[in-house]
Amino acid sequence: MTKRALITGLTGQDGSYLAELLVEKDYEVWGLMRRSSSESTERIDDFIDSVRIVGGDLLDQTSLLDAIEESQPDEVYNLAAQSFVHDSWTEPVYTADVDALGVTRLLEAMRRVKPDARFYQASSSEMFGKVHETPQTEKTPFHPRSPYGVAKIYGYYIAVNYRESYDMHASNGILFNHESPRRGIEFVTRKITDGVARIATGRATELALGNLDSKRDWGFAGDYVEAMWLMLQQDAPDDYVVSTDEAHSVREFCEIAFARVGLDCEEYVVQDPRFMRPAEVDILLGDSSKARRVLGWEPKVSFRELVEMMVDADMERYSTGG
Ligand code: NAP
Ligand code: G4F
Repeated sequence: MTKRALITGLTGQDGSYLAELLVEKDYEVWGLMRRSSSESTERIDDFIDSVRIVGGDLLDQTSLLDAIEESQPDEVYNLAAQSFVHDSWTEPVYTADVDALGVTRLLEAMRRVKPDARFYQASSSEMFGKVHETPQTEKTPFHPRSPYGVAKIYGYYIAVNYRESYDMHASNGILFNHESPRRGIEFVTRKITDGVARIATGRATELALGNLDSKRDWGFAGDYVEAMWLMLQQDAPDDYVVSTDEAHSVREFCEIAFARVGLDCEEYVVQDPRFMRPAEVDILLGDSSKARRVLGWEPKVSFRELVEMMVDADMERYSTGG
């Protein structure tokens, strides 16, 4: 029988890759979309006819009850969030409402309407924050450094709590940073590759960034959505770190990105205090051995391939007038 999946955050980077994957797997894919005054379907326009849209917002309990009732999902992927760490300091209450309480609202809607549906929560390596050990595993203590990280820890534990209280099949994917040509332009990777393409095509002369020394474990979003799906195919729910197990600095990302178009990043990158954070996460490095062993998952795209894929896509966009 055809499986049904409901994805919140359909219009985001991960929602678009996950929807594509599930359509390929012959799921009936439903996507929750909030009301917007302008189109926000750019990432899903190519396959929007294969997806059923249901209106709703993580801030609105009734809309979530109705969305579960209408879609009758076998699997629910909660990817919706205020996902930009930097803005969580300027909008801490809103971030908590969506990223923390929003998870409870969605789980509560499932518990009342479709408690046997399987649930994926988009948890984050940002929860490790000021890391207590390196690399980070499922057992590493959390020490958040941003209102976003704090809110995501609530989301993580409410998923665990619904699993333990109501025997729901709820799993957390603790995903390390993952990027793609569909990444939002405000995140550092895409900001760099877009900046490189703007400079290479004569649209800009410099690129202003914040902390160049912070290190992240960057993977490809298309690889990571497969891990989400695999988690919900397991007999028992559980929590998994998903990462490449390699860390690189923002500076290294810049060097490879500029070199891709034959430029030297030292000549174009300037540091701007506006992009520094009140509290920084200096290094994130995952240990994904549990996901590799239990799920049989592994990343396919290397760090260099990822950077070059993103630069090439931005170059292509500008060369075709985008
Ligand atoms: P993204 O591109 O920023 O997408 C966020 C999605 O959430 C968008 O579809 C957005 O809709 C939707 N959304 C925001 N607020 C909402 C609300 N109140 N109600 C309903 N929908 C709402 O994020 P992403 O990179 O795909 O990340 C997906 C999830 O994984 C997020 O929960 C993020 O925190 C988490 N995560 C991401 C990473 C990463 O490196 N990408 C790592 C770990 C965890 P609009 O289009 O209407 O804005
Ligand atoms: O790209 P970023 O904004 O991603 P960040 O803060 O690591 O968060 C992303 O990954 C999390 C998983 O760990 C997700 F949960 C979250 O939703 C999001 O997807 O910043 C990465 C690093 C930071 O250390 C930041 O200080 O890059 C540094 N950085 C340096 N200059 C900059 C800039 N970040 C941004 N956005 N813009 C800059 O100009």
